[in-house]
Amino acid sequence: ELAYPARLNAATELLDRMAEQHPERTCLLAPGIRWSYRELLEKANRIAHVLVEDMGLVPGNRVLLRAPNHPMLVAAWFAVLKAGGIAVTTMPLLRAKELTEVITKAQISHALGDARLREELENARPGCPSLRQVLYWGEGALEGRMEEKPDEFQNADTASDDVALIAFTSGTTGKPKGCVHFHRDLLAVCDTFGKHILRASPEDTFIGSPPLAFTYGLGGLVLFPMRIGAKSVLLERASPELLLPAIAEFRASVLFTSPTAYRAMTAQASEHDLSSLRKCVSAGEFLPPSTRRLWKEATGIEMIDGIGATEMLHIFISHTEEEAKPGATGKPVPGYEACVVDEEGNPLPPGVVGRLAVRGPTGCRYLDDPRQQSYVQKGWNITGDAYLVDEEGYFVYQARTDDMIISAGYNIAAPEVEDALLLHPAVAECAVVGAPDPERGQIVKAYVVLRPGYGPSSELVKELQDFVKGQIAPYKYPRAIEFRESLPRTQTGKLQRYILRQEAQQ
Ligand code: 3SK
Repeated sequence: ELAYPARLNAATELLDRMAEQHPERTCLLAPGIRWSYRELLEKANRIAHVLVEDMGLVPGNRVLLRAPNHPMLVAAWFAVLKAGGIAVTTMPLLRAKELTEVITKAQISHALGDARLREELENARPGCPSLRQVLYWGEGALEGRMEEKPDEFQNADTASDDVALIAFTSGTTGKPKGCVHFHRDLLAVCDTFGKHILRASPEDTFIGSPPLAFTYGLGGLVLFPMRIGAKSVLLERASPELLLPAIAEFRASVLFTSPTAYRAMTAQASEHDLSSLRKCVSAGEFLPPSTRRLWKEATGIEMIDGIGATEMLHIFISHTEEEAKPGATGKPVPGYEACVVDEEGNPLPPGVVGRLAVRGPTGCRYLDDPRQQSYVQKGWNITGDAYLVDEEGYFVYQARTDDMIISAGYNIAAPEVEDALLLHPAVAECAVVGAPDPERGQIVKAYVVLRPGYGPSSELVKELQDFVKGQIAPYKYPRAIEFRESLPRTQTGKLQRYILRQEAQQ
């Protein structure tokens, strides 16, 4: 049972308290940077003064934060919470048009950002009348103000259910939604997934690829380590090729990244010293059993898989290393409830595919969005994923509800076909969708990115089709295969199957 006091500022709990207990302990690392908990606290305090005294922030104001993963972004994020503001962190690559949508939707009044990302925000400003104050770091503007300010700050006396952040979904369906989270939610994810599933220690060094604008990254690289006084490595660029040497360099022990990145890293894992690694978390997308197996063969580590959502802030179904069951996502994280329901919201028996519904301490509240009514029913968040619960109570992913293909009366889950294709040595990445077909209603169509050394050919199409027929029920094989240089993904790395589905309609 989670119980938090009625008055609570998450920054006090995660930063001030840790800095008081362990001031000189390392908190954040980045190439050429090592900040202790005290140093991070002092920087956050100075920025909070700048926000309040120079930029006129009052509690409840919404503050846009724009930067790649970096200790300064964390300092600015805590400063906003300390001052009673609401943090809206955006993906670094957002363009002016997308920024305008976020700023307008969230009625953002202030912005702090890395000067290297100035251009798009300045391009957006004329269309954003709510945005009154903007200050950048990296060229001295914010740093100059910080120098004039004291390194102590009296945190705003916020309620535990005051809004602390608004996170925008990544747009796998093309229309991002703003998800509202309270101060207490930021502790609740640590005291559920962090405490019961991850079980990291203060000695751990966290590392990973997700941007802090994606709540998967915020939890994995800031909230979880700081809740227990551990340290975290922040990398501005964390592609698989860069992540591997960084794990070795920083002797990282807890890794947060995506199934696609794990898969890409397996091929080169033996070239790096990964002996410091002890916990590897995979989320953001379905984890193919083949990727779990390859990673275990390469590192000896059983991955912790999980499904999370921006709506729920972090992971709500998962498993410990000891309880891993390949192909299954796991069971509800202690503190959350999950079930599989039919179209009317009635619970379905084990083995029957339906819609995943979840409820728990951290969700689900959309910012001014009519979709609240369809995505949240009787307090349950309907996630848009098709799942079944097996006889042992494990939740087994089938597809996004939109990704179930019905072909000649058969229900075919796109990820199952993708997993079969990924076992073929020629396949680097793939995405499977339903394409319209006059006879079958839909056929299974695969978009395939080939590994270096392989080229598209009709022989390879046939070989891949036969290969899939040898892995899973033959009626599931991709009747159409198209080779691509890359697949459309959101900035959080999630496959945008809806784009391929639209293309397959043509
Ligand atoms: O959206 C997701 O997939 C996710 C996964 C883990 C934690 C948080 C999120 C938003």
